[in-house]
Amino acid sequence: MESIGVLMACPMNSYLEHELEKRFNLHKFWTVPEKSAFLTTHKNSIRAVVGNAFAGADAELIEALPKLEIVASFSVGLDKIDLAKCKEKGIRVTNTPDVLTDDVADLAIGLMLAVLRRLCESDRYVRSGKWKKGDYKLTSKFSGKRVGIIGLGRIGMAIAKRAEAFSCPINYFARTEKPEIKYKYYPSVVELAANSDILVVACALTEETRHIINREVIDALGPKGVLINIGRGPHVDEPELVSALVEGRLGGAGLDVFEHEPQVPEELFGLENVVLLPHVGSGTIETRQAMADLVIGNLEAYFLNKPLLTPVV
Ligand code: 8YV
Repeated sequence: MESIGVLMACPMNSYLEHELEKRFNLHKFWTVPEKSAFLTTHKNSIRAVVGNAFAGADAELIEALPKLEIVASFSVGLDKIDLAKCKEKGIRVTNTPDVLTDDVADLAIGLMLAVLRRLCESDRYVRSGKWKKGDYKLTSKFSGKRVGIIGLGRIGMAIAKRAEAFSCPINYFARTEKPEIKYKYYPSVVELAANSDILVVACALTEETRHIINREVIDALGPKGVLINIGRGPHVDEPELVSALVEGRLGGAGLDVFEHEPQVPEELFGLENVVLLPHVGSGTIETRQAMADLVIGNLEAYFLNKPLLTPVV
């Protein structure tokens, strides 16, 4: 397999990089100064692309690689891959489901607690010596709050299970109602938001779900409501979110993802009802290694003519 050309779209994980280097002829796209000249030179040898949540395989890259046979994503989200084009050209696609579910769901609960109990702000209170001048203000209880989940897939379900342990009533919105699920279904995100204290974005990013959190949803969630986003930045109309937070029309937000990562609106930096994370939902040593092993396992299976471990296309 050493002669098979594999293109890694951007830096993502050093263990993955080393393991790919051991097995394949690995090209690191981000180190290439002249991208189009590189693609012309290597278009007949690159048979696989490894992408992630930041860079994958868009139509332009797919068209530039006529020998491309598989895109293996180091992510569960597939929004950086032109799936329609892959299907059209018979290119296989894999992702990394399941292995990251616990971490992302854990982080969603962590964000809920951090926003409601002001964990980051009260940590800063201690560090800055303010405690010596008086107690920190009272915060909001998390247990028992109504949690509304947008997207009840693997991650949405794992968040629901965890929130149930905090006695939170769970409601959800999804493309279709899931009759086998005991949680209450709302047929619109606005209705779900109006009946939630905490609204969590846990669906895939598609054209349908882009800006699923808009002004109407934010207004329905209201000045006591909290938005948690562990999905993708473009799920949220970010300028609308920022103005609602700045004007106090929304109670708070816990955000792991942003519309133009790694750019984060500076208006959020001074707000204590907001917790900002640098897209670390799956960012533990254990999970990133399991994701890397899945990427490698899928590529090896493909090139050895075995069934893919986690096929999408
Ligand atoms: C990663 C992700 O942050 O799985 C996803 O969809 O967003 C993440 O797990 C990313 O792909 C790591 O490089």
